[in-house]
Amino acid sequence: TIDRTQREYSAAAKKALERSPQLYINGEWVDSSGGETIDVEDPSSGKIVSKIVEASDKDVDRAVAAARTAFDDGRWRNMPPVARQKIMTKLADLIEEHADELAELEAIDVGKPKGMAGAIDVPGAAAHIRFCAGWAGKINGETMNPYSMPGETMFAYTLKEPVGVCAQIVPWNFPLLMACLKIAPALAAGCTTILKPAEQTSLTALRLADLVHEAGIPAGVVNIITGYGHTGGDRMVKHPDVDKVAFTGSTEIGKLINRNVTDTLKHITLELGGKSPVVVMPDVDIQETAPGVSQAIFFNSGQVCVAGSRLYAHKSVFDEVVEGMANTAEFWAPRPSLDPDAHMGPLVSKEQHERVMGYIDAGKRDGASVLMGGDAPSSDGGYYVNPTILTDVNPQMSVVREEIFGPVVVAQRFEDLDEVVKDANDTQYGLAAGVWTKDASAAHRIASKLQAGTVWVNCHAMIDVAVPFGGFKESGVGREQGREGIEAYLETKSVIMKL
Ligand code: TXE
Repeated sequence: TIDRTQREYSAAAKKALERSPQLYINGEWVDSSGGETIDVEDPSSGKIVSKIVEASDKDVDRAVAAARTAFDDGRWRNMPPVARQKIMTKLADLIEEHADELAELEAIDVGKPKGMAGAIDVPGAAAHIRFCAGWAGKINGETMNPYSMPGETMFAYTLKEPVGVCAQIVPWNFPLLMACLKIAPALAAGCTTILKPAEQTSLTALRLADLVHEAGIPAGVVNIITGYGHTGGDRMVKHPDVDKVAFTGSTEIGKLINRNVTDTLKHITLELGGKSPVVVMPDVDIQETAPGVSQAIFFNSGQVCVAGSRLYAHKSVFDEVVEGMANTAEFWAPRPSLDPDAHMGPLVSKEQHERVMGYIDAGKRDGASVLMGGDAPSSDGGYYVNPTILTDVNPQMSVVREEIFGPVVVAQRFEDLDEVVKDANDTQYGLAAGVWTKDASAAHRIASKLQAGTVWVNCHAMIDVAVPFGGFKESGVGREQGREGIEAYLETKSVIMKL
């Protein structure tokens, strides 16, 4: 049974929840032209705690116009990089100064434990801004030696220019972190942006707008609008004055967005779903591996694009690994997000709760055995699911093939390395994968064979702003983070000159 005796919201959180629903456009807080709103729910209790704007077409057009003007008049792109870097660094400092409030808002809005938001989401958000601030002064073209023309009469070089106005759309699992991951490289490159957080979780993006303002980012450079995807988000994606779309979310909507940009041929990066395999070799230390592979799936209630949701353990260690995972049940038992002892909170919404429970039921119907969990704890509100391990599964089952996006892992035995690599790659997705072993050469061999944008060895979900991140196959297009993440916001212009 879930004990919902939550701590009171802090005064700072209450203030954020009580503000009147507005949009941040052209450096100002403005009312929506349509006056429609969306309820904000605390998934730990299921109670409505605030309201946000549902942006209308007119609101989107206004935000795009502001971003267009701010890009075209050069108020940001032509600012000396040292000045842009200073402003971005100030923004990172402000995020850190407001860390406690931001972590609490994230906990209230997403249902993730406040301690986790404070340890991961907020510092991660600041790190993205700070890392990219450093790039502002390090964006350079190259010079070339012409290949088929005489070098002494011809001179060629490239200029790296900002791609322009960006429409950036993010999901609900890491709202502040994703918002900063998106705006940071755009700002470093000299772009302007319209950011839309997910309709379920907009509170921290709205607080971020206050900090963007306080940091001194000029009007129109960052615009933050709230609303639904199929209305406001769709309008942003199709808008002729938008030059680039950056999206993180479901593969289904990613494909739709990819189709929707074709008429205007925008630059696009997509970070989509996954069904990431985790391979456990026979030589592992169970004491380290069992908690590690548990964290790989149960962290953030499994609502992680890289969640290690398909476990393949060698038959010689399978029983020990799953038993070790089952021993973590108490640690991961869901609790309200403001409970200081929480390691796992509820799911984000009723819709996700139904979806995840639907998958668990389908797995049971298909013949899977429940080794742990497989149900929802009793609670008089909130969207809790117990951490779940399913065994006796086969590759045809929906629980093995589809992204569940909840705390549910399917555990399978393997005997042979080639066979497990084949099974691990037998998916439409290719976002991430994990290998647990003490054998370094086996780790490298498997890493080279797995079809995934990121492969972790003896760890999972270690995502760092300096390291490129993105998907193979239907998990995405392009890369974010690292140098490649900056490149995704740049156009290359070649200049060829006859001397
Ligand atoms: O995602 P959507 P949903 C997966 C996960 C989850 C499922 C459904 O499996 O169970 O998706 O989640 C905006 N044009 N992931 O429905 O719809 C929307 O407003 C423009 C994996 O919440 O993809 C939100 O801001 N924008 C994923 C964002 O897209 C549109 C994280 C994501 O919502 C739009 C989240 C449209 N037509 C869910 N429709 C990951 N890879 O981490 C929606 N949006």
